[in-house]
Amino acid sequence: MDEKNTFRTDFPLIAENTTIYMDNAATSQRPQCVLDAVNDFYLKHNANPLRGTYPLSVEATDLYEEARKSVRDFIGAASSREIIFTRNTTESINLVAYSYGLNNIKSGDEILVSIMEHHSNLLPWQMVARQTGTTLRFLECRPDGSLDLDEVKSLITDKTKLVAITQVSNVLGIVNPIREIAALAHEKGAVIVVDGAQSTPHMPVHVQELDADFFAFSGHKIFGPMGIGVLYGKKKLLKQMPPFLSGGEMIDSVTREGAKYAELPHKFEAGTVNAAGAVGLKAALDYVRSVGYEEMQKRELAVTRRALEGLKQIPHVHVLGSEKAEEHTGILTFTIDDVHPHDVSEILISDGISVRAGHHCAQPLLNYLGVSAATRASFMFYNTEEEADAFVKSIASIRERMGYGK
Ligand code: C6P
Repeated sequence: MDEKNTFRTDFPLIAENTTIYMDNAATSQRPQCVLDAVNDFYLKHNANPLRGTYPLSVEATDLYEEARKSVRDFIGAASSREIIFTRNTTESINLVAYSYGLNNIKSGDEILVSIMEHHSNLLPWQMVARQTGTTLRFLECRPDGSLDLDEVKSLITDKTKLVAITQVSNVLGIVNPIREIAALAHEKGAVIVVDGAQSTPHMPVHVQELDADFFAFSGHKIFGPMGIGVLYGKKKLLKQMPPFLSGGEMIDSVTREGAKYAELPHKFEAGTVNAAGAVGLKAALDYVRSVGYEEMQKRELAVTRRALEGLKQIPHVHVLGSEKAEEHTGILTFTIDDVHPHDVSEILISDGISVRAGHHCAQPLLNYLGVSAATRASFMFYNTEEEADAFVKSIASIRERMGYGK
C-alpha cells in the first residue's frame, strides 16, 4: 500500500469528500492556494486591468502580467509577449485556425492531424480545410497508440503547411514524440500546433526545446481555474497574424475607418480579460513547482500500475492502448464485453467512484479502434493505491451485477 498521500489535504474537495474522483483528464481538482489566489484577487485587487491609471487597476494589471511571466517561465517560452491568455485549449486552437490557418493555407495545400486528436484539435482544421479547399490528412497510430515516425515522415510533404497534434492522448494517455515530429514538419516548411491539454498536468514542457510553433493548454486541467487557457506562439508568427477577436483593449488607436492594433500579446486579448483566472493559474503553476513533476509522476504511476494490473486480471475487460502503465500518463480507457460504458459508469457511481464514459470527444480515434464508446478512469498524484483497489474491485463485480456470470 502507498504511504499516506499528504497532498490530498491540499485539495479541500477531495479531502472532505469520500467520492473517489477519477475524472482528472476532464478537469482536475483545485488546491486551496488556487482558491485563495482567486479570492484574494477579488477581495483586494479587483479592477479592470490594462485600463485605469488608479492604483487598483495598476495592481490588477501587474498581477495579470506577473501571471503571464509565470506561464512564460513554466513552459520555457522566450518572451512573455508569446503568451496569450484565452479561455481554454479549444479557444487557443481556434485562434490559430482562424488567424493563422485561414490566412496562410490555401487550396492544394495539406494539413496533417493525428487520428487521436480531441475534437478541439480536429474541428478547427476541418473548418480551415473546408474554407480554403485544403486536404486534411490523417496520421494513424499502432494499436498501442504509438506513432510510426517513418509514416509521419512520408505524410509530411512539400504540400503540408500545418501539422496539428496532441502531446498526450486524452483516451490512450500515450505521449507523442513532438520534438521529432516538429523537426520533420520544419524540414518541409510546415508549422506545428501542439495540443498540450493533457501533457501539462503531468510532465514538464519546454516549448523551445520541443520547437513547437504553437502550443495550447487549459488552466482547469492543471489545478487552475476554469475559463483561463494559454496559447503560446512563436513571436515571428504571432506578429504577422491578424487578430482573432476585435474590440476593446486590443487596439493602439481607432479612427472612423479603421484601427491600429496593439502590440503582442494584447492584439489577441480583446475585451476585459480573465485576470482572476490568470492569477489563479499562476498559483496553480507555483503549486506544481512546489510539489514537482517527479513526485507527481511517481505517485500517478504507482496508482496507474496498480489499476492496470488489476484490470488485466479481470476477464472480459479490455484496456485501450499500451500494456505498460508508464505509457498511459494516468489514463486508463477500457471496455467490458456486453456492458455499455454508461452502465459501467453508473455502477461505479453507486460505489462512489467518478469516471467518464462515452466517446471522450475523440470519435475518430474510437472508430479507428473499433469501439463506439468506452469508460475512462484518469488519475492524478492525489489519487491513492487504495482508490485504485476499490476501482478494480468494483469493475470486477460489474458483469455479475449486470446479470452475466463471473
Ligand atoms: N478533454 C476530456 O475529458 P478544453 O475543454 O478547451 O479545456 O480542452 C479541450 C481538450 C483539448 N485537447 C485535449 C487532448 C483534451 O483532452 C481536451 C479536453 C476533456 O478528455 C474534456 S472533453
